[in-house]
Amino acid sequence: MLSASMNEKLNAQITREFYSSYLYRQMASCLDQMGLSVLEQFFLDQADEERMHAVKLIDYVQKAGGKLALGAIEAPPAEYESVLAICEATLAHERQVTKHIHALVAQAEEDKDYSTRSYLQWYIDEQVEEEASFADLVQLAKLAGSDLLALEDRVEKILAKRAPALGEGAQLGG
Ligand code: OFO
Repeated sequence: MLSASMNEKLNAQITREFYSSYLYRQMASCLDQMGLSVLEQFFLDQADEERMHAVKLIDYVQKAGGKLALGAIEAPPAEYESVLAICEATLAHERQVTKHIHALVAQAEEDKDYSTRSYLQWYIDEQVEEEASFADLVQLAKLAGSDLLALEDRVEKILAKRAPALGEGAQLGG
């Protein structure tokens, strides 16, 4: 049984996961406008993963006897000055998400809610993968500089490598 506070925090996290999906969809469209179709695909895949994170949590709240209350999703920024700015914004965003996941874990521990604590481990591990993945992307964007075709080429190879592992938290660099 979820505490009221845990239930509320999980609902807020579900909204945040949908926001992440919304954010990466918007970024994908910005990348499309820049003519970067491979990076666009990378962000579309990421947007799908974030939606899956939200749906998994909805499922958990319901199974754990909680009450789902979806929140409003704010509009993500729609203008970025460069690919590097997009990549850096994603890394900063994921670091924030990690803090929220850790706060959920702290709540579960305070409640002695070991089921939720155990369930959240998947999210902790996923955040490690995502931060590593976006940190790699920032590095690649920095190295590529203005050579965006080289960046597209590099990301294409990485996407081809991770394709079989999609959905299993594959790392960009792995
Ligand atoms: Fe949902 O993992 Fe990123 O935000």
